[in-house]
Amino acid sequence: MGFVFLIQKEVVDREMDELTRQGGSHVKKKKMLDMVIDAVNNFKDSVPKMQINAPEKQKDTDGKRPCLPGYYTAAELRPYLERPPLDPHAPGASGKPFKPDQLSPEEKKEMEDGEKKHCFNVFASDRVSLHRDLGPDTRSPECIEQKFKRCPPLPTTSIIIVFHNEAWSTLLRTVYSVMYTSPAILLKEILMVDDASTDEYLKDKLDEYVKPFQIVKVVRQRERKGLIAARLLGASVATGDTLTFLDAHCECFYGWLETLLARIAENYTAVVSPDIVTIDLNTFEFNSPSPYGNNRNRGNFDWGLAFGWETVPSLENKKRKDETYPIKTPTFAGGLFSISKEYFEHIGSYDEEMEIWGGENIEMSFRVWQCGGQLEILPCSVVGHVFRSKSPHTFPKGTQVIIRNQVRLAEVWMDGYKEIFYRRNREAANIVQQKSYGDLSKRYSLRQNLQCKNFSWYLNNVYPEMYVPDLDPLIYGDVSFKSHLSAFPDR
Ligand SMILES: [Mn+2]
Repeated sequence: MGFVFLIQKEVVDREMDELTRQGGSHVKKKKMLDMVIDAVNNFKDSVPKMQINAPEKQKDTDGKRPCLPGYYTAAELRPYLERPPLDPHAPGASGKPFKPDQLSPEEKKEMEDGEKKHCFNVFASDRVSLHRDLGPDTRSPECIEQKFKRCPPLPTTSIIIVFHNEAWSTLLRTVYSVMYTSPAILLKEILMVDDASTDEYLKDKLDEYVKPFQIVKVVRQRERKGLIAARLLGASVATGDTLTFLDAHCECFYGWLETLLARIAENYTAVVSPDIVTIDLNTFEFNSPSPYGNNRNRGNFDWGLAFGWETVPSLENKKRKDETYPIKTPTFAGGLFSISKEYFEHIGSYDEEMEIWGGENIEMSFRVWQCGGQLEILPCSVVGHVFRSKSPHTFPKGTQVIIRNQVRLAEVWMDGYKEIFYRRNREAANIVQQKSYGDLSKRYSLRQNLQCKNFSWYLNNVYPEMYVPDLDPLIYGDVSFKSHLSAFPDR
């Protein structure tokens, strides 16, 4: 082969020299060149093959990334950024609580103002390093020792963090925490989606601050549309194989990302959440996981369609060999999870006519289960979240948008069981009567196209422990007038 090449090169070079000397036109050049190549090809065919060519590199026909056998090494899963050396005595170091001794009147004022604006102790957060570590890895031994197969390769991910007037320190600590804990080979990008924040520091100052990190992009939603629309915007620009949604006040623990992505590599229809631990809203103490892994929680719902937590039934827990096995969960909190990007689109992403916030997590839970997917919690993946006792956010159209969202999900996914919800929520019943829940045709056809199972299948197979009241009661009424929806706790 080398021999043939040499001749070809020589002939072409000589011809080109001649052409250049003659100053021939482009057309002439091309003609000459074609003739030369033809001649060389003829000559090549007449030469008997005396050598065996190197095998041609085979292209993957199925479009999948190639992979080596065995397991990823620690070096291969190195995080995107190395944590800088830290002062072990700094406030909040190693996830410890921040407890100031004595506050001056100015500091007291700062603390109260921050508390009012964000519903957590921003004063403390601002004094804890953006780079702090979270202490030793206290997960169960099987989590720490867990290895990840190279084949099929772990999918890449786009982290999507939606924020609206978030405190600077909690937001940036979330972003740094992702960079310090996520394997570089898996972290495609961090998309910070701004849901029309009005605070000045979240505008140009934020853009300038994240500029040195090429992996971080700020995406702006100019008009306040809420969490659901902002996530859809983030997903629409994401380029990773998977999407990982995080709240804007989180800190990630050892191995959190590879654990989630490994499950998706194993099962493309798995929608996976980490074990969400508490970052104390007053002291910013990170509640590290227990190595004994007792009292596992899963998500549930009540007939007012409110999300809640419950202990995993022991029968369900016994099906798991060890802590590396996922926990099947009837519903999820919906703030922190990973999903294949393709599957997210296939399964109907979000109901884009739902507004602002609320109900979208229950909707997605029913939908994923009823349409053939599974919702799981992976206890080896641990992410801390600042749980607040109330929401600091305004609802531009009032809180009835939540009930409207709930009606939309009940109408589409709950069949006759929706009546149980309507009997418990008069406002919802009114929305149904007035048909003011908007157009549902797209969601009905989604259910049709995906040939999703009905709600009674969901209750019998996914959540058999659920108490189901009489579908057609003789009489019904309220025992108390205290509404479940008088407060909207942060999930
Ligand atoms: Mn939150």
